[in-house]
Amino acid sequence: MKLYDAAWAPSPRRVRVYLAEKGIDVPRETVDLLSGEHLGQAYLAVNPRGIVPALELDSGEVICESAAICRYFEALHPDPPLFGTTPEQIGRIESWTRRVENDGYLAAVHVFRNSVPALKEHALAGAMPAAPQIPELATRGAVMWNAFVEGLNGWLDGRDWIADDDFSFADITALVTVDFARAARLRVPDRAEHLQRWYAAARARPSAAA
Ligand SMILES: N[C@@H](CCC(=O)N[C@@H](CS)C(=O)NCC(=O)O)C(=O)O
Repeated sequence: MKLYDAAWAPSPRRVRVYLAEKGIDVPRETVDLLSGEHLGQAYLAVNPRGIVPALELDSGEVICESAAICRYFEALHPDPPLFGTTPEQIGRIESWTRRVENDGYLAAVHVFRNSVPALKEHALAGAMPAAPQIPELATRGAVMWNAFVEGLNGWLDGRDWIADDDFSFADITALVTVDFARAARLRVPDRAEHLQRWYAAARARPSAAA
């Protein structure tokens, strides 16, 4: 088994944080996004979409998508559970994970990919066709981000973690999102006190260093 990983990028980090929480050790190979290794023949043979992470099983099958890779490991190693065990927990964690992905992570992606000068002609990730940036998408991403931050801040009033009493995959997704958003110059403002408190607690976990 081998996990194709990359430094800094949020989706591979989501898997690393998850694995650290679970105490699972997986052989890794780092793909250098800066030099374009993810678009070279060797990696495209692993994942023709040219994005990371990807998990190659011993059978040769490749599982892509960070959440799907974590689900795979959750099925192999259910304890400690990060996707919930009761139907209600599973539903809540899934619901919040999707909400964080769609309202927060996507907002940061819109801003990042449509404003960072190095991506001027590469607003789409991986092996997607070259596409120029659309500044209006960055503007809309910032609007989405502010609404996301405000909504999550209100939700966390009186709560330790996002979806459940215990830390879950929804918290991992949000932690990675908030950190990635900084690269797009999107922040959690000081006045978002509940979100700031949650962030400090999530960041203090050893897994956050993964
Ligand atoms: N939905 C995918 C997203 C994967 C993705 O977009 N990966 C980025 C890094 S976070 C990538 O490989 N980017 C390559 C590029 O920028 O060309 C997942 O969760 O695994």
